[in-house]
Amino acid sequence: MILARPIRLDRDDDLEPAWERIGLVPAARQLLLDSVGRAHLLVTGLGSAETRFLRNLEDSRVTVILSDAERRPGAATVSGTRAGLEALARLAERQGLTSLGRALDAATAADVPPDPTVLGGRTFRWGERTHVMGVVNVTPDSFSDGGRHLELAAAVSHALALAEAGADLLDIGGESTRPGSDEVPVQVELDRVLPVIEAVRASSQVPISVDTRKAEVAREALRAGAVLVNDVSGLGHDPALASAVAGAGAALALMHIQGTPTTMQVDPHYADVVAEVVEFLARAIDRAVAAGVARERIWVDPGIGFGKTLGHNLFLLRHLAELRVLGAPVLVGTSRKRFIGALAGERPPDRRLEGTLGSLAAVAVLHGADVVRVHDVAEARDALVVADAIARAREGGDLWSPGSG
Ligand code: HH2
Repeated sequence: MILARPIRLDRDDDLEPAWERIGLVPAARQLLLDSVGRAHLLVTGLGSAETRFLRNLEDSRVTVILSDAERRPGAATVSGTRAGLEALARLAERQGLTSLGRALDAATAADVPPDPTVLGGRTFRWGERTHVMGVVNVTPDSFSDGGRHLELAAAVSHALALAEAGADLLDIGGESTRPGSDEVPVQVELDRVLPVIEAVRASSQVPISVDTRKAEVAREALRAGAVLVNDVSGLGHDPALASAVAGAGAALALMHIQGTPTTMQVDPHYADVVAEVVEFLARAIDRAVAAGVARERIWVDPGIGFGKTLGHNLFLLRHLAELRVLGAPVLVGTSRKRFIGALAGERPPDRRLEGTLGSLAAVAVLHGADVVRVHDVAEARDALVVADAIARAREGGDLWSPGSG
């Protein structure tokens, strides 16, 4: 698969204020964004036709550095202005290299937020702030809160407390997928999640997601009032899941996993973790769309801790914004995970809150995630409101104010 990833992308919301600062009118600013703003892309998966095309390119707006043909064939970095990269994409398409054209377009548009998602009557506008998905584990064995919300009343009151604390949506799950866990039978999962979904639906407007890998559970949960299915197997577990989602017109979060929960942490290995995660998710999106799920209702998630070492998790978080080439809202779950415990002195799950908040702030400032999946909603909201405000700060004094003349 040809994949172009933005290694660096001049952001419009960094450049534009500076042009405002020096008094340029909006039309001039727009022109400059195309002709001065630059992107550096890493392109992989090139065949011989694309490599030849890039080698022969003559355009002063674009710089191509081809990989070592012996040691690392089929890769390049491509740097240039937005207008130059757009022209390159059109030229590639005219020469029949449509995959390359599409990959370049996706990478240069990676800073454009996806279209809003309407879920259960609420509109999620991406790019404005980081949204919070609260975790409700109706399980005896989840890694951080197993057994605490297994009873119906405890699960419902926990869910409502998370909604009250400001969760934008709730993710209700009846099967732990922690490392080493085994699959739970469909009926057990149904018995755990359905009554909770029904009770939460009856007393709150908060949109509900169901965390399941199984079509049967998804179908019943959607019937009971869930509006999103969160599949940690990225459609790898149950081939019928996508059509269950499509049939209900629901949304679908696709997560990357290497292996299965039972074995995933035995020996995770990647040649290029970001490329492999993006390619897995791109294929999962294609399968979901082929089964009838609306493309604009699909979210993606790199699956932190799901078949990854500490180093893989950190690299993925650092490079999370590259998942934006998929054109879908990005969901990420770091909450209380083992990599946080490992970094903060081998802490157990119930002492990983501060480390979790550190990860959320980092992700927000790196413009990495649209939604974070967390156990501690109130604390996450506080951390994110600060991190989001810093990431979007625009008040540099009178000369930086729009329309200051
Ligand atoms: N992590 C867990 C479960 N579901 N879904 C998405 N989309 N992303 C994640 O990172 C993710 C997820 C694991 O956390 P938790 O639900 O607390 O644990 P357990 O699987 O043990 O129930």
